[in-house]
Amino acid sequence: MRTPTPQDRFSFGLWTVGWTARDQFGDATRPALDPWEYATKLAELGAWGVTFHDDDVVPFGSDDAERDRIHSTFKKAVDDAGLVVEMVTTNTFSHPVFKDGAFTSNDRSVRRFALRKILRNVDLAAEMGAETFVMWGGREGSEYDGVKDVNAALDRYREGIDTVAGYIKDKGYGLRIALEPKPNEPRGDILLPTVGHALGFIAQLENGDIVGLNPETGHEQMAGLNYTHGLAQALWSDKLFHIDLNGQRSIKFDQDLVFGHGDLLSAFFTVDLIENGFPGGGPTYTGPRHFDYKPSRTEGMEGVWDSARANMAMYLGLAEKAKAYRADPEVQAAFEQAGVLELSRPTLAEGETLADLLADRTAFEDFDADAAGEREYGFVRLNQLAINHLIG
Ligand code: 3MF
Ligand code: MG
Ligand code: MG
Ligand code: MG
Repeated sequence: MRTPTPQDRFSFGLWTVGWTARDQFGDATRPALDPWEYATKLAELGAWGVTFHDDDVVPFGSDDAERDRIHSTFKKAVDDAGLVVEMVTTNTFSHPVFKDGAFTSNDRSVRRFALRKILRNVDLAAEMGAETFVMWGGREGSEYDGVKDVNAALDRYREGIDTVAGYIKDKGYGLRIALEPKPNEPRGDILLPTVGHALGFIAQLENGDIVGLNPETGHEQMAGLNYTHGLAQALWSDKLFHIDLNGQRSIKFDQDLVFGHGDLLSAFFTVDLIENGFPGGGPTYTGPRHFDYKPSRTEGMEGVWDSARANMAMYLGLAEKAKAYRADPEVQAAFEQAGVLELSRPTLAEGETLADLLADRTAFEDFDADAAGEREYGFVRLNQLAINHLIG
């Protein structure tokens, strides 16, 4: 397996390798390094970019002088390591002030504070040269249905996102917002729980042209959904701005495993879509290959770097297999039998009117539905060919 290079455009959140493994039930099992130490090490491993929450780099509540000092040290280390800061995001979930949310907190003063915290982080993102500003509304939600007026909450959510997007436009920043859906955890229910909900929300925005999605593998899978299909619909909608790759084993707490360590077959098709696009052509994803995972609590620092490497190795390995899968003549023939490419052909012929369709006896009156019902699609064979490439 070749080693990753910056051309692969792999990036990591600082909070991933930087997680000290404190969880709901236990204390940290690893030390915290300085933010720039993680960046330097990630570059050594072959990563191209880093991403961070404001509070991953500068402790919440630091004064402006301290904030500036830490940012310069961090930016210098990132530049020296040859890394890019491709995305910046805001922590609106850790501090107790956000316990009932940020943009959708019932407390208006909290909503105003959240807006200010996010707006100044937009300035920072632009300064750092980021292209994407991710917004995961981790505390936007509730445990109890009676405590949240969801109609008002969605109004406030829209007000917040539109205000931030409008600010980005006014300032002329080269930034796009990517909303990150998640069904639950830490709240019992989180607003914009899935890719589909978030797409519906974006359609209601005034500045929705610069708002898209950052879907995470595990988040869709926590809702029992197909991550690759989620990416596909986001692409189809021209809204796939960024991705969070990781692993999840079925519907349970947010595991944040290494990419491919959850549903491996699903990971294969995710990489196939990202690398090779839709079989029949169409929009493609050209953004970063960003990992949002957590090195398991059992791991020390050696395990942290091993797991970071594992994400990239998994992706590269799957990319190689997905290329071979698409190039395989047997797969091409199976695509043919399965009608995979036939689906790209419009149902009405070019120039055909509805009247033409209604007059076409072969489409209905003379159509042999029983014969068509006997078509052998060969989907199982095609899937086995994919699996042979995966395990071969
Ligand atoms: C939580 C997440 C978040 C977001 C991050 C980016 C802490 O499950 O996935 O990671 O990805 O806040 O905005
Ligand atoms: Mg997550
Ligand atoms: Mg997760
Ligand atoms: Mg994430």
